[in-house]
Amino acid sequence: MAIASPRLTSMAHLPLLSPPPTTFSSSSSSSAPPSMPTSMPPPPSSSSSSSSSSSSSSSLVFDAAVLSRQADIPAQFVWPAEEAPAAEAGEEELGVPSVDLGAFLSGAPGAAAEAAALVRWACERHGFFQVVNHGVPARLLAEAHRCAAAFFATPLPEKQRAQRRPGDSCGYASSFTGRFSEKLPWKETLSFRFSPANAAAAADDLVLKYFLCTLGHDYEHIGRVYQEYCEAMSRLSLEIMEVLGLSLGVGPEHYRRFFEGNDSTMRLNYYPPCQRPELTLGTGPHCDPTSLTILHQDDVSGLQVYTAEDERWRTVRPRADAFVVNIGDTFMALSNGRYKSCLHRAVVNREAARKSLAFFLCPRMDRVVRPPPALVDGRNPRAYPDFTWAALLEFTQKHYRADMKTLDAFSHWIQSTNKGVA
Ligand SMILES: O=C(O)CCC(=O)C(=O)O
Repeated sequence: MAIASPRLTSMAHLPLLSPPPTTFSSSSSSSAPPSMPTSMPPPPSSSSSSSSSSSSSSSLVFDAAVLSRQADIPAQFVWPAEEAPAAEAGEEELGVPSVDLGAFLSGAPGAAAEAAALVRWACERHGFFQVVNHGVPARLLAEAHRCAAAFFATPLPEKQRAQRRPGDSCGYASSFTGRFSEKLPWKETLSFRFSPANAAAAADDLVLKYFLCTLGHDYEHIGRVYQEYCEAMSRLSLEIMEVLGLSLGVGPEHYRRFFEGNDSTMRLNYYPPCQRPELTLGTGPHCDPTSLTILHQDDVSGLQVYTAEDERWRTVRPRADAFVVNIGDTFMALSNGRYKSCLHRAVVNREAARKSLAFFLCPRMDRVVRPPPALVDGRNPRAYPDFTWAALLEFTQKHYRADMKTLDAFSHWIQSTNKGVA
């Protein structure tokens, strides 16, 4: 997610990818370092050392319409051979069970046991499963994708009205504006915070207010759509928590209650086509430091998951009627290491733009992350110390690029810095 000290590069050395904008500053991005999982990443402020005042004609400016047709892709987007997607990567599909949430919620005989068994199977292996019959209206999903497409199709100056600022986790970011690193991901994102209304009075309509305050009244419709979408995702994540709790033998309420006042992030990902998709990545390999990710892909493939046993990348094919769910590091800690948070990435392709909608469930910042006592015993001692989500977030933003060892590195860090929970 974050790296200790992102390499800073003078803007003057970065090539122009398209003619410099004349009407806006393109250099004030606080985009995350390239391999940040896009979960919540305000980058270290040092990575955004340029300010809008340093905008110049030598700024790196992305224009998807130009870049997506260009055969000669700029060096910053070329990944080292060992990380670039091999031609055969993703040819095989990942085995992701489909959990029938409707049947589970209806209390149909056997449905809870079946859902719990499928989830346990997936989470002990790679942490990815799908939910179907989830109750999120198809109309809402279609509108959420339509609004994302409309937002990313607007001219760059318009999108940059929502530019993510240094230290913020919300806003518009493209790897292409104001990045000072190599291995840039081939994408644009828009992120905003969500917390359910009953978590804090001030959280009422947080998403709608974000759009109105940042982009103005023309964005009221899109704000309402994502407000409704995030409410649906928060509800869905609590239902999934019931299944996860059952699957771990701690009952349906334990994790549901833990996340009732969640403080989550929604991210819209847009990956333009790329003429050399074998050289670059839409989202670099990462594990999510958050608790649970609920992803909806449009009809273009791109999500790949790394299976460590055979060292392969496997595709999770898009399914219009399903959400892809994956375990993040925080839930791995809540399960005392039983469930896996797994490396994944997004590849791009030559022909079609791709979109995905990612909801990152996170606990309240001050919640103590600790597994239930039933998951700890002599044979299963505590895998990680107590911590708050705020501390893990700080670690992955400022000190460490999220990978398969994040929790181990974080455990050492909190012990050595006294950032743990007393
Ligand atoms: O777009 C995708 O399929 C994956 C996105 C992702 O991993 C992320 O946003 O963290």
